[in-house]
Amino acid sequence: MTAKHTLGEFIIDNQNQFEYSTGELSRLLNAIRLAAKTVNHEVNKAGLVDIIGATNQTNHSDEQQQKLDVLANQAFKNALINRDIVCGFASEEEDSFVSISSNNKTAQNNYVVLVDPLDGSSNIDTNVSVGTIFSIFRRVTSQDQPVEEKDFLQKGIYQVAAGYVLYGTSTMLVYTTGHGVNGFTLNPALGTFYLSHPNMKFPKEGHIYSINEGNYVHFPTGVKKYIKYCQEDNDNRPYTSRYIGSLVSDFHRNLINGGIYLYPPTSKHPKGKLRLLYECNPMAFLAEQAGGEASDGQQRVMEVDPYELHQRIPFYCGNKEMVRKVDSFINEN
Ligand code: AHM
Ligand code: MG
Repeated sequence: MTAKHTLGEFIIDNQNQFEYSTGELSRLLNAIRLAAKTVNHEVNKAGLVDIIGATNQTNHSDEQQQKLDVLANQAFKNALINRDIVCGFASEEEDSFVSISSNNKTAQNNYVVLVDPLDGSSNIDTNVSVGTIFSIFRRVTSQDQPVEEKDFLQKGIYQVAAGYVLYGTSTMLVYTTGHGVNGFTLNPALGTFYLSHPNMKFPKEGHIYSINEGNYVHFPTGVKKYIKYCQEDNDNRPYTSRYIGSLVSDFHRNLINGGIYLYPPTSKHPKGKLRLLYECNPMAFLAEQAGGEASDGQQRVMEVDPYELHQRIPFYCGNKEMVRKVDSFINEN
C-alpha cells in the first residue's frame, strides 16, 4: 500500500474485510466521501460569501444553528438519501431520525448513519478548524419495515464503521471499520483523498491534556485532581495543555502527538456536553482502534446503553494510560 492509494481504491480493496460484504458499506463510505468534499468546499468559501454566522433557528439542544451547520447537514443528508444507500439517518441538527425507504422494494437497505455534520461550528467565524463526525450501524429491525428509534439507539460496540473529516490546514478523512484506523488527505487540486496516515496509533505515551479549564470550579473533584496531576513537576510532567474547542481537531492532534481530551460534567452541562451517539461513540471506536480508550468516568463509552438520540455523557478519550489515570482519580474513595 502506498501514499498513492486513493480513498476510493482503499474502500474497494478492503471491502472483503467486512463481515457482510455486499458492497453496500463501500457505497455508503463513498457517499460520505462525496459529502465531505461538498462541505469542504463550503467551509473554504466561508468569509467570501454570506455563509458565516448564525441562522435564526435552534437545534434540538436549543443551540443556535450556524448557517454552515445547516448546509453541512443538508450535504450529508442529500448524499445519503439521494443514493438509495441507507435506511435511516440521524443528525445532531435534526430533532428526530429520518426513515428512508429504498426504491427497491425487495431489498431494503441495511445501514443507519448518525452524523454531527459540523462539529465545533462556533469556530467557523474565526477561521479555526472544524470537523464532521459519523457513525454507522446495521439496523436491528427487520428489513421489510421502516426503521425505528431502536435502530439508532445501539451501543457503540455495534458500530460497523465510524470516522471524521477534519477541515484543517489540509482536509482529512479518518475512519475505521474495526480493522485499525486510516487517514486520507484531500488533494484539493484533484479533489481526491489519498492514504497519507496508514494504521494510525496513539504514541505509547501522551503529554497533552485538552479541556476547557475555564469551567474548572465546576468540575468533579476527581477531574480537578487529574488536572493538578497533569500540572505537577514530576516524571514526564507537567504535561502540555492544548484546547481548540473543536473535538475533531483536538482528538486528531492528540492521536498524532499523544494526549487526552476531557469534557466532564459542568454546571451548564450536568450530564456532560458531548452527545453519545453523534460524537462520543464514533470517537471512542476510533480511539480504541488506535490503541487508546474512551470512558465516561464510570464505564467504557462503547458499552453505554443509549436511551435517547440526543443523550449527552461525560467524555474522557485518548491515550490508554491517561484515560485510566483520570478514571482512577474520579473513582477514588
Ligand atoms: P458542537 O457540536 O455544538 O459544535 O459542540 C461540540 C464542541 C466540541 O467540538 C468541542 O470540543 C466542545 O463543543 C467545546 O465546548 P466548550 O466551548 O464548552 O469548551
Ligand atoms: Mg458536535
